[in-house]
Amino acid sequence: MKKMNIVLISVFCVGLILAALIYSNNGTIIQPPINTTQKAPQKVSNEVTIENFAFVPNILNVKIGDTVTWKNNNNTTHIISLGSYAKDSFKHGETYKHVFKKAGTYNYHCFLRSKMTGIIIVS
Ligand SMILES: [Cu+2]
Repeated sequence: MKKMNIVLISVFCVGLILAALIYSNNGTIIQPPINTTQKAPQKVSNEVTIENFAFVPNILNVKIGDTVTWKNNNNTTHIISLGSYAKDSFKHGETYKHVFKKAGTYNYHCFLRSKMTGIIIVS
């Protein structure tokens, strides 16, 4: 008889705990609060302009997968030479784009003017 009482009390207690849990949770799934102030990452302009036979900025930091755009503001044609990665000519007012898929430091120059140099750092 004593054993039976212990079993009954145990079952009662378990039931009480379960009831308390269900009541406190109210049957709803608790969702983390949505942060409405969170903004999309700012897209920085990965643009290099060619001014007076120089790349501006001369050193540009970008992320893997970013596209770098060179804009030719000179009145002459330039050719971006990135080793074996890219070589293309573009005239005044035109742009040249290249996607950097691998991390690294990319030294480039104008194929027509070896003194025109720049660096793209991809991380
Ligand atoms: Cu040039």
